[in-house]
Amino acid sequence: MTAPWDDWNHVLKLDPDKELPDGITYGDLCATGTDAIEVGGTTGMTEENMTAVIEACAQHDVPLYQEPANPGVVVDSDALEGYLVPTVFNAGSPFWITEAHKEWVRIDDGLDWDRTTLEAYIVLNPEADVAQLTEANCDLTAGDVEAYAKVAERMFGQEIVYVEYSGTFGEERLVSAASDGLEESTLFYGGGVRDYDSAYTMGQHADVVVVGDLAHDGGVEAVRETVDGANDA
Ligand code: 1GP
Repeated sequence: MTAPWDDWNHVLKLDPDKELPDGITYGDLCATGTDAIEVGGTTGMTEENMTAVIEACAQHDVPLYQEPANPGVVVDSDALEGYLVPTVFNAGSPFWITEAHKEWVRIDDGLDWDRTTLEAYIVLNPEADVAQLTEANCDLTAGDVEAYAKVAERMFGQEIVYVEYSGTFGEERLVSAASDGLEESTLFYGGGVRDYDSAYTMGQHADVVVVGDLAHDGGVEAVRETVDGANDA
């Protein structure tokens, strides 16, 4: 069975808690050639700010996914292709591995299983909000990262493994280790991708390069360059 992300090279992640640069619209960002938009962030998420970004992007022709940070911000919208839900494999707190998910399933009796897919995160930048919030153990060797990737794919059946360096450009050898651990699953990489070269570099190891902050503090042209880098890798 094929999944949409089998064909992706690039994802743009829009954070509803952050502004867009002056003069840039959600439409401009949707038209950069990215393969999909993920709407999500770690802090400051509300159903209202999530909905506003989803509605702004829904008018444009790009697959749209929500990445809900917690069960309280899940948006029920036909504009969404689906939900990409983080589970943090190296979290220190079990809340971010299965408990948040249990709460979502408990309170939402209409959960749309066919449109819901987990992302098995391996969080590696200890300074990032996501690392602090989830109390992630970021002190991992290449062997650890490769093993986590195998655990995600082979033991937990995860379709997507996500090496997350949010806010900083990661260590290539650790992204490569994650790739070595996978046979079928799609490897996402995110963190500090800000130009053609950084997208190309991580695109050598990961199937999908995720770009976040650049959408909020760069320009449309810079985002477009990262699309080119990911596509050429
Ligand atoms: C964040 O992986 C994404 O969840 C992208 O990271 O914001 O550093 O581009 P950046």
